[in-house]
Amino acid sequence: MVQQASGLEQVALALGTLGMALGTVAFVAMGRGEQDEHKRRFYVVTTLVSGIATVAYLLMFLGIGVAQVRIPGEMVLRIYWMRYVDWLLTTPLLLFDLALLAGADRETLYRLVGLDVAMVVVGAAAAVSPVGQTIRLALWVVSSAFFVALLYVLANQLSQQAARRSGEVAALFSTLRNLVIVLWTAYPIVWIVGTEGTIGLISLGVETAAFMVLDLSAKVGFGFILLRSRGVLDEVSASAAGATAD
Ligand code: RET
Repeated sequence: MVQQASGLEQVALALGTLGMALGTVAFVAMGRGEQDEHKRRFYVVTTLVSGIATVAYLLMFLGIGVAQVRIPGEMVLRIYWMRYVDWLLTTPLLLFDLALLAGADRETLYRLVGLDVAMVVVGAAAAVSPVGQTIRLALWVVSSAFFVALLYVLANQLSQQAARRSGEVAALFSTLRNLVIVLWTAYPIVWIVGTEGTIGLISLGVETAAFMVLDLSAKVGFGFILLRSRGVLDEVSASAAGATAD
């Protein structure tokens, strides 16, 4: 039997479900009637991100997607593994949004997604494995190395490609890129001070609440900033149409 979730965990997961669902409804409404094929991509991708997270949060709220992991030293951890399913699907989609905005080439996109998937898979393995603190810490370092490489590609190749765009597009790209750098950096910190790191500086309830605030900001906050910039999306679409016509 998996131990019962605490009150704070349940409240955080309920708020996460509600926030993701409201975001999804708002994104569907914002994209309704959009005919332009290039602009539609942004709406579809961003709506998928919050839609997938709505399902993941609802399942976690219902107690599905949480496991007990027994680690040496008679310690039993409650691990929400459903998070990693969510992140595995949604973080590549968020990077795809950024790459579309930057007008990135395929190679840069594949590099970003490859590093991202490696980061999440190693993090998930560390979380669910019945291993002690040393191995967890080592895997955290490996996953963080993939993350640092991802940030490097984001701040270099992708930013260089975005700088070739018009002023408005480049400015929106910078805002969203900075948001990603700041918010995403908080994830490994919460993870290591939380349950997964076995350091237990913060309780699982506090950790669940922190991830909820981060997830809502990185998905719904990010999505709002992107999709409300209709003029910028028009420009991206016009240059994409021009590129196809060439
Ligand atoms: C883990 C643990 C190991 C070290 C690192 C991690 C990074 C996770 C990140 C997650 C981002 C999630 C987002 C979700 C969307 O809403 C796996 C926590 C580096 C960066 C943006």
